[in-house]
Amino acid sequence: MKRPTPAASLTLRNETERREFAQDVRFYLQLNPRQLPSRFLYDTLGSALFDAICHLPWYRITRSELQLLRDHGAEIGHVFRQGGRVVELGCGNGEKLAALLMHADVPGVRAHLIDLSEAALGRSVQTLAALQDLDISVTTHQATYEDGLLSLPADDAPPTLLAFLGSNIGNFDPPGAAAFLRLMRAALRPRDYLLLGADLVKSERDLLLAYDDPLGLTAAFDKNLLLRLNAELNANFHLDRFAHRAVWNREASRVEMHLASLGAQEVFIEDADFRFTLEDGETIWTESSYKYEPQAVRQLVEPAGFVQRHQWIDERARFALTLFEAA
Ligand code: AVJ
Repeated sequence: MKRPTPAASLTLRNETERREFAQDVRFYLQLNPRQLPSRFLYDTLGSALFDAICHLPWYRITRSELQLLRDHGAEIGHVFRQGGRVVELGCGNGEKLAALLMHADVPGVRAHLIDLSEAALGRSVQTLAALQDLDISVTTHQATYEDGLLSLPADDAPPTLLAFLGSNIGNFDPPGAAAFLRLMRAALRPRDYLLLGADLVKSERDLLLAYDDPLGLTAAFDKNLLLRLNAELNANFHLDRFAHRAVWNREASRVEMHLASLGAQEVFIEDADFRFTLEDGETIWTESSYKYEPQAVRQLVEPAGFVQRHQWIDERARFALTLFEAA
Protein backbone atom coordinates (compact mmCIF):
# COMPACT_ATOMS: atom_id res chain seq x y z
CA MET A 1 0.00 0.00 0.00
CA LYS A 2 1.19 3.47 -0.80
CA ARG A 3 2.09 5.54 2.23
CA PRO A 4 0.76 9.10 2.22
CA THR A 5 3.36 11.75 1.48
CA PRO A 6 4.27 14.00 4.43
CA ALA A 7 2.41 16.87 2.82
CA ALA A 8 -0.73 14.81 2.40
CA SER A 9 -0.74 13.54 5.98
CA LEU A 10 -0.19 17.07 7.25
CA THR A 11 -3.26 18.27 5.35
CA LEU A 12 -5.22 15.31 6.64
CA ARG A 13 -4.28 16.12 10.23
CA ASN A 14 -5.34 19.74 9.82
CA GLU A 15 -8.54 18.62 8.16
CA THR A 16 -9.34 16.29 11.08
CA GLU A 17 -8.60 19.05 13.56
CA ARG A 18 -10.80 21.46 11.65
CA ARG A 19 -13.67 18.99 11.57
CA GLU A 20 -13.38 18.43 15.33
CA PHE A 21 -13.31 22.19 15.86
CA ALA A 22 -16.47 22.54 13.76
CA GLN A 23 -18.22 19.78 15.72
CA ASP A 24 -17.27 21.33 19.06
CA VAL A 25 -18.45 24.78 17.96
CA ARG A 26 -21.78 23.39 16.83
CA PHE A 27 -22.22 21.39 20.04
CA TYR A 28 -21.51 24.30 22.39
CA LEU A 29 -23.54 26.83 20.41
CA GLN A 30 -26.57 24.55 20.65
CA LEU A 31 -26.43 24.44 24.45
CA ASN A 32 -28.70 26.63 26.51
CA PRO A 33 -27.28 29.18 27.23
CA ARG A 34 -25.21 29.25 24.05
CA GLN A 35 -21.51 29.05 24.79
CA LEU A 36 -18.03 28.45 23.39
CA PRO A 37 -15.11 26.95 25.37
CA SER A 38 -12.57 29.57 26.42
CA ARG A 39 -9.68 27.50 25.04
CA PHE A 40 -10.81 28.62 21.57
CA LEU A 41 -9.81 32.21 22.41
CA TYR A 42 -6.13 31.41 21.94
CA ASP A 43 -5.32 31.41 18.24
CA THR A 44 -2.27 33.43 17.17
CA LEU A 45 -4.00 36.81 17.41
CA GLY A 46 -5.90 35.81 20.56
CA SER A 47 -2.65 34.82 22.29
CA ALA A 48 -1.05 38.13 21.29
CA LEU A 49 -4.08 40.02 22.63
CA PHE A 50 -3.90 38.10 25.91
CA ASP A 51 -0.21 38.99 26.23
CA ALA A 52 -1.17 42.65 25.72
CA ILE A 53 -3.95 42.36 28.33
CA CYS A 54 -1.31 41.31 30.86
CA HIS A 55 0.24 44.79 30.50
CA LEU A 56 -3.01 46.63 31.23
CA PRO A 57 -3.07 48.51 34.55
CA TRP A 58 -6.48 46.95 35.30
CA TYR A 59 -5.41 43.33 34.71
CA ARG A 60 -2.94 42.60 37.48
CA ILE A 61 -2.83 38.80 37.63
CA THR A 62 0.38 38.34 35.65
CA ARG A 63 2.40 41.16 37.18
CA SER A 64 1.30 40.28 40.69
CA GLU A 65 2.18 36.63 40.25
CA LEU A 66 5.57 37.48 38.73
CA GLN A 67 6.36 39.61 41.76
CA LEU A 68 5.32 36.83 44.17
CA LEU A 69 7.54 34.38 42.26
CA ARG A 70 10.48 36.79 42.48
CA ASP A 71 9.90 37.58 46.15
CA HIS A 72 9.41 33.97 47.27
CA GLY A 73 11.30 32.01 44.60
CA ALA A 74 14.14 31.24 47.00
CA GLU A 75 11.73 29.76 49.54
CA ILE A 76 9.89 27.79 46.85
CA GLY A 77 13.26 26.57 45.60
CA HIS A 78 13.88 24.86 48.95
CA VAL A 79 11.61 22.01 47.87
CA PHE A 80 14.17 20.88 45.29
CA ARG A 81 16.85 18.50 46.25
CA GLN A 82 19.64 17.70 43.80
CA GLY A 83 18.15 16.64 40.47
CA GLY A 84 14.49 17.55 40.91
CA ARG A 85 12.35 18.72 38.06
CA VAL A 86 9.80 21.39 37.42
CA VAL A 87 6.76 20.86 35.18
CA GLU A 88 4.67 23.77 33.97
CA LEU A 89 1.19 23.41 32.51
CA GLY A 90 0.40 26.17 30.02
CA CYS A 91 3.77 27.92 29.97
CA GLY A 92 2.71 30.95 27.89
CA ASN A 93 5.86 32.93 27.11
CA GLY A 94 7.93 31.26 29.84
CA GLU A 95 8.49 34.40 31.91
CA LYS A 96 6.82 33.05 35.06
CA LEU A 97 8.97 29.93 35.16
CA ALA A 98 12.02 32.07 34.37
CA ALA A 99 11.21 34.37 37.31
CA LEU A 100 10.86 31.38 39.62
CA LEU A 101 14.05 29.65 38.50
CA MET A 102 16.07 32.88 38.61
CA HIS A 103 15.40 33.03 42.33
CA ALA A 104 15.07 29.36 43.24
CA ASP A 105 18.81 28.56 43.08
CA VAL A 106 18.54 25.07 41.56
CA PRO A 107 21.33 24.84 38.97
CA GLY A 108 20.89 22.02 36.47
CA VAL A 109 17.17 21.62 37.09
CA ARG A 110 15.13 19.85 34.44
CA ALA A 111 12.09 21.69 33.12
CA HIS A 112 9.16 20.12 31.29
CA LEU A 113 6.84 22.51 29.49
CA ILE A 114 3.36 21.37 28.51
CA ASP A 115 1.33 23.53 26.16
CA LEU A 116 -0.96 23.06 23.17
CA SER A 117 0.61 25.98 21.37
CA GLU A 118 3.84 25.41 19.47
CA ALA A 119 4.45 29.17 19.48
CA ALA A 120 4.15 29.33 23.27
CA LEU A 121 6.60 26.44 23.68
CA GLY A 122 9.05 28.12 21.31
CA ARG A 123 8.90 31.43 23.17
CA SER A 124 9.33 29.69 26.53
CA VAL A 125 12.37 27.74 25.35
CA GLN A 126 13.91 31.04 24.23
CA THR A 127 13.11 32.76 27.52
CA LEU A 128 14.67 29.96 29.55
CA ALA A 129 17.68 29.66 27.22
CA ALA A 130 18.48 33.29 28.01
CA LEU A 131 19.18 32.22 31.61
CA GLN A 132 22.45 30.58 30.53
CA ASP A 133 24.07 30.50 33.96
CA LEU A 134 21.30 28.35 35.37
CA ASP A 135 21.98 25.46 32.98
CA ILE A 136 18.32 24.45 32.73
CA SER A 137 17.52 21.48 30.49
CA VAL A 138 14.18 22.00 28.84
CA THR A 139 11.84 19.38 27.36
CA THR A 140 8.71 20.52 25.57
CA HIS A 141 5.48 18.56 25.27
CA GLN A 142 3.08 19.91 22.66
CA ALA A 143 0.01 18.29 24.12
CA THR A 144 -3.12 18.75 26.18
CA TYR A 145 -2.50 19.06 29.93
CA GLU A 146 -3.70 15.50 30.37
CA ASP A 147 -1.56 13.91 27.65
CA GLY A 148 1.42 16.03 28.67
CA LEU A 149 1.20 14.83 32.27
CA LEU A 150 0.96 11.23 31.07
CA SER A 151 4.02 11.61 28.85
CA LEU A 152 6.41 12.72 31.62
CA PRO A 153 9.38 10.37 31.97
CA ALA A 154 8.92 7.99 34.91
CA ASP A 155 12.63 7.78 35.68
CA ASP A 156 13.33 11.46 36.45
CA ALA A 157 14.67 11.82 39.98
CA PRO A 158 12.25 13.28 42.54
CA PRO A 159 10.89 15.66 43.55
CA THR A 160 8.59 17.19 40.94
CA LEU A 161 7.28 20.72 41.33
CA LEU A 162 4.19 21.01 39.16
CA ALA A 163 3.35 24.64 38.40
CA PHE A 164 -0.14 25.66 37.33
CA LEU A 165 -0.03 29.42 37.32
CA GLY A 166 -1.83 32.52 36.06
CA SER A 167 -5.13 31.52 37.70
CA ASN A 168 -5.75 29.18 34.78
CA ILE A 169 -7.49 26.95 37.34
CA GLY A 170 -10.19 29.66 37.34
CA ASN A 171 -11.40 28.59 33.90
CA PHE A 172 -12.70 25.31 35.39
CA ASP A 173 -16.04 25.18 37.17
CA PRO A 174 -15.73 23.70 40.69
CA PRO A 175 -16.39 20.06 39.71
CA GLY A 176 -14.06 20.42 36.73
CA ALA A 177 -11.35 21.95 38.93
CA ALA A 178 -11.70 19.12 41.46
CA ALA A 179 -11.40 16.52 38.71
CA PHE A 180 -8.40 18.27 37.17
CA LEU A 181 -6.66 18.52 40.55
CA ARG A 182 -7.09 14.75 41.01
CA LEU A 183 -5.58 14.27 37.56
CA MET A 184 -2.58 16.40 38.55
CA ARG A 185 -2.25 14.49 41.80
CA ALA A 186 -2.27 11.19 39.89
CA ALA A 187 0.75 12.38 37.88
CA LEU A 188 2.67 13.10 41.10
CA ARG A 189 4.19 10.97 43.81
CA PRO A 190 4.02 11.56 47.57
CA ARG A 191 6.37 14.43 48.55
CA ASP A 192 6.06 16.07 45.15
CA TYR A 193 4.67 19.61 45.02
CA LEU A 194 1.99 21.66 43.33
CA LEU A 195 2.42 25.42 42.95
CA LEU A 196 -0.92 27.01 42.17
CA GLY A 197 -1.69 30.61 41.21
CA ALA A 198 -5.25 31.74 41.95
CA ASP A 199 -6.90 35.12 41.62
CA LEU A 200 -8.85 36.26 44.69
CA VAL A 201 -12.27 37.84 45.08
CA LYS A 202 -12.04 41.64 45.01
CA SER A 203 -14.43 44.52 44.51
CA GLU A 204 -16.90 44.22 41.64
CA ARG A 205 -15.52 47.46 40.22
CA ASP A 206 -11.97 46.09 40.06
CA LEU A 207 -13.16 42.79 38.61
CA LEU A 208 -15.16 44.45 35.85
CA LEU A 209 -12.32 46.81 34.96
CA ALA A 210 -10.04 43.78 34.60
CA TYR A 211 -12.43 41.98 32.23
CA ASP A 212 -13.92 44.96 30.39
CA ASP A 213 -11.02 47.37 30.19
CA PRO A 214 -11.30 51.00 29.04
CA LEU A 215 -8.84 50.39 26.19
CA GLY A 216 -11.06 47.69 24.72
CA LEU A 217 -8.36 45.01 24.56
CA THR A 218 -10.48 42.44 26.35
CA ALA A 219 -13.41 43.19 24.04
CA ALA A 220 -11.08 42.60 21.09
CA PHE A 221 -9.78 39.39 22.68
CA ASP A 222 -13.37 38.17 23.08
CA LYS A 223 -14.62 39.22 19.63
CA ASN A 224 -11.55 37.73 17.98
CA LEU A 225 -13.25 34.39 18.60
CA LEU A 226 -15.93 35.37 16.07
CA LEU A 227 -13.26 36.53 13.64
CA ARG A 228 -11.64 33.13 14.04
CA LEU A 229 -14.90 31.30 13.32
CA ASN A 230 -15.37 33.42 10.22
CA ALA A 231 -11.85 32.66 8.99
CA GLU A 232 -11.56 29.01 9.92
CA LEU A 233 -15.12 27.72 9.57
CA ASN A 234 -16.60 30.10 7.00
CA ALA A 235 -18.99 31.65 9.50
CA ASN A 236 -20.67 34.99 8.80
CA PHE A 237 -20.58 36.78 12.17
CA HIS A 238 -20.80 40.57 11.82
CA LEU A 239 -18.45 41.79 14.51
CA ASP A 240 -20.15 45.17 14.81
CA ARG A 241 -23.40 43.42 15.74
CA PHE A 242 -21.91 42.02 18.96
CA ALA A 243 -20.87 43.69 22.19
CA HIS A 244 -18.44 42.33 24.75
CA ARG A 245 -19.90 42.07 28.27
CA ALA A 246 -18.24 41.20 31.56
CA VAL A 247 -20.52 40.07 34.39
CA TRP A 248 -19.61 39.40 38.01
CA ASN A 249 -21.68 36.40 39.10
CA ARG A 250 -21.36 36.75 42.85
CA GLU A 251 -23.26 33.55 43.76
CA ALA A 252 -20.98 31.45 41.57
CA SER A 253 -17.91 33.62 42.41
CA ARG A 254 -16.94 34.01 38.80
CA VAL A 255 -16.47 36.71 36.19
CA GLU A 256 -18.23 35.72 32.97
CA MET A 257 -17.41 37.03 29.52
CA HIS A 258 -20.23 37.13 27.01
CA LEU A 259 -20.75 38.31 23.45
CA ALA A 260 -24.18 39.93 23.36
CA SER A 261 -26.18 40.12 20.15
CA LEU A 262 -27.08 43.70 19.19
CA GLY A 263 -30.51 43.10 17.69
CA ALA A 264 -31.99 39.83 16.49
CA GLN A 265 -29.86 38.14 13.85
CA GLU A 266 -29.23 34.94 12.02
CA VAL A 267 -25.79 33.38 11.85
CA PHE A 268 -24.54 30.69 9.49
CA ILE A 269 -21.42 28.60 10.11
CA GLU A 270 -20.95 26.93 6.79
CA ASP A 271 -18.29 24.36 7.71
CA ALA A 272 -20.25 23.27 10.80
CA ASP A 273 -23.39 23.05 8.67
CA PHE A 274 -25.13 25.06 11.36
CA ARG A 275 -27.56 27.96 11.19
CA PHE A 276 -29.03 29.63 14.27
CA THR A 277 -30.89 32.74 15.37
CA LEU A 278 -29.86 35.04 18.19
CA GLU A 279 -32.47 37.18 19.89
CA ASP A 280 -31.78 40.79 20.73
CA GLY A 281 -29.53 40.76 23.81
CA GLU A 282 -28.99 37.00 23.74
CA THR A 283 -25.40 36.12 24.55
CA ILE A 284 -22.74 33.61 23.68
CA TRP A 285 -20.90 32.81 26.92
CA THR A 286 -17.19 32.64 26.12
CA GLU A 287 -15.35 32.39 29.45
CA SER A 288 -15.64 31.94 33.20
CA SER A 289 -12.88 33.12 35.54
CA TYR A 290 -13.55 31.86 39.04
CA LYS A 291 -12.29 33.98 41.93
CA TYR A 292 -11.42 32.56 45.34
CA GLU A 293 -11.08 33.42 48.99
CA PRO A 294 -7.64 32.38 50.29
CA GLN A 295 -9.05 29.50 52.35
CA ALA A 296 -11.23 28.39 49.42
CA VAL A 297 -8.05 27.56 47.51
CA ARG A 298 -7.06 25.17 50.28
CA GLN A 299 -10.57 23.69 50.43
CA LEU A 300 -10.53 23.09 46.69
CA VAL A 301 -7.08 21.50 46.51
CA GLU A 302 -6.60 19.42 49.68
CA PRO A 303 -9.42 16.90 48.98
CA ALA A 304 -7.58 15.95 45.77
CA GLY A 305 -4.75 14.54 47.89
CA PHE A 306 -2.57 17.51 48.82
CA VAL A 307 -1.55 19.30 52.02
CA GLN A 308 -1.07 23.06 51.99
CA ARG A 309 2.48 24.05 52.90
CA HIS A 310 2.51 27.77 52.26
CA GLN A 311 0.40 30.56 50.86
CA TRP A 312 1.74 33.91 49.72
CA ILE A 313 -0.78 36.68 49.08
CA ASP A 314 -0.46 39.98 47.26
CA GLU A 315 -3.04 41.95 49.22
CA ARG A 316 -3.07 44.93 46.88
CA ALA A 317 -3.81 42.95 43.72
CA ARG A 318 -5.63 40.24 45.68
CA PHE A 319 -3.77 37.28 44.20
CA ALA A 320 -2.56 34.09 45.91
CA LEU A 321 0.29 31.73 45.17
CA THR A 322 -0.09 28.50 47.16
CA LEU A 323 2.36 25.63 47.59
CA PHE A 324 0.93 22.16 48.26
CA GLU A 325 2.68 18.90 48.99
CA ALA A 326 1.28 15.68 47.52
CA ALA A 327 0.07 13.53 50.41
C1 AVJ B 1 -5.50 33.23 31.30
C2 AVJ B 1 -7.60 32.24 31.79
C3 AVJ B 1 -6.32 33.19 33.53
O1 AVJ B 1 -9.34 34.27 33.13
O2 AVJ B 1 -8.13 35.96 33.74
C4 AVJ B 1 -7.95 37.53 30.56
C5 AVJ B 1 -7.86 34.94 30.57
N1 AVJ B 1 -9.73 36.49 30.01
N2 AVJ B 1 -8.89 38.43 30.29
C6 AVJ B 1 -8.36 35.00 33.00
C7 AVJ B 1 -8.49 36.30 30.39
C8 AVJ B 1 -9.97 37.81 29.95
C9 AVJ B 1 -7.32 34.70 31.92
N3 AVJ B 1 -6.71 33.34 32.12
